[in-house]
Amino acid sequence: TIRHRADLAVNGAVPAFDELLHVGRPNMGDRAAFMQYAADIFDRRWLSNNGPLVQEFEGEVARHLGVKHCVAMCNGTIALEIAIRALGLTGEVIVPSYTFVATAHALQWQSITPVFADVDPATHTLSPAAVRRMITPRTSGIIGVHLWGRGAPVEELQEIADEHGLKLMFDAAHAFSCTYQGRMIGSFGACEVLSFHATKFFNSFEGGAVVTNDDQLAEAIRLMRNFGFVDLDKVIHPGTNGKMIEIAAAMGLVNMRSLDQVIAANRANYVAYREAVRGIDGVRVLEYNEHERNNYQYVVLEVAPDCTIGRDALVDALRAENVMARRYFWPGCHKMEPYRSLFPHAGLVLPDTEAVAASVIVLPTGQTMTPDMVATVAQIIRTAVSHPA
Ligand code: T4K
Repeated sequence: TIRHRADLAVNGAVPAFDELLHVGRPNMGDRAAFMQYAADIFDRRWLSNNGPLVQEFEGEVARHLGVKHCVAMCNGTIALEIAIRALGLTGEVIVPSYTFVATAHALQWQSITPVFADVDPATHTLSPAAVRRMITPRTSGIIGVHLWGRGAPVEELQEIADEHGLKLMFDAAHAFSCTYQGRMIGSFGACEVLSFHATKFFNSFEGGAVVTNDDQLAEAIRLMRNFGFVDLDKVIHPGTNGKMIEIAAAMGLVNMRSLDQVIAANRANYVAYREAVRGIDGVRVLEYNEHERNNYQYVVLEVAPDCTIGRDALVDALRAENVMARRYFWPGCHKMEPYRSLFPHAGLVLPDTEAVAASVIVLPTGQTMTPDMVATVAQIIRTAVSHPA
């Protein structure tokens, strides 16, 4: 039991956990099913380049999301880059600063300026009013991010895009198997981008995809994923290598079978965290909309500015106990290089982004955590808040 100041590892006690509890410990499906796929791949000698498992995986993802096309990729970042290029984005594109840096880098990498707009502090997703303020004659598009699996304000962003003739796409890296207004995320905007990275709710080791209902866009994306080849020796377009490999698709196919079990485990942990920290002054778990499906992969603790303990001191207290809590996505992309100094809007102040980024701690969850372990983590938080250093 961790009740008193002296019970905390940060004050010299033995850590509460023997092993490191990571945020983003992979959720793994059935080992035997994966091994069978691996043996089949070995026998078939078809390892990459639009193999049978990749095609099967694309079909399953598209069906699950109720979207016409899924183009699987080697990772979410390349999928973003290809989607951005296939949509013809140029000049400036409006994105939130409060996101994983890949959203911004995917633009900057192809000489497009990410223009950072503020977020709604209640949801951590783009504020439509803030987006309107950032539009200039050079703006070509908007990338909304469904952060923590919660849908960005799709309709308002679509309205802004239509009004100004902008392309709209979504970074849905966090939002696989989540809904927005009851509809699966995956077919909003011109296209949406998924990540199946090891740390995501659903993984294919590394992987990603662009999903869309637009036939022409899907075709262009398929071409760009494979160097622009349409035939064995016919190239009709510039392209890159964004292909998903067979062994990644195998992992994806296996993990597709345990989606609901992983969501159930994540949800049990999320509810346990939410209830256990209720009543601790100055901290709360960011609540998800109960009317939507979420994958609950991110348990987001918000530490209020007037909490007895600072956010960073609480992270230190947790890490001393081997709870490897994360400060996602501090300090915001606009405070990271090259964005901090490169662009005309350097010196940009995004008050809501900065407040959210300064308050968030992401806590470990997933298959490897149990509600009992969650109770211990919550007890560490309670004790650290009542006995700040
Ligand atoms: N857009 C958004 C909104 C995103 O969040 C991301 C990725 C992307 C786009 C780009 O998609 P990808 O290109 O990645 O497909 C991690 C992930 O690397 C990244 O995929 C993810 N977002 C981001 C939120 O988190 P880091 O720098 O925090 O990773 P790292 O190495 O610290 O891993 C986190 C923890 O997970 C580690 O402490 C240990 C544990 N872990 C990790 C791996 C890889 C394991 O236990 N086993 C593992 O295999 O970025």
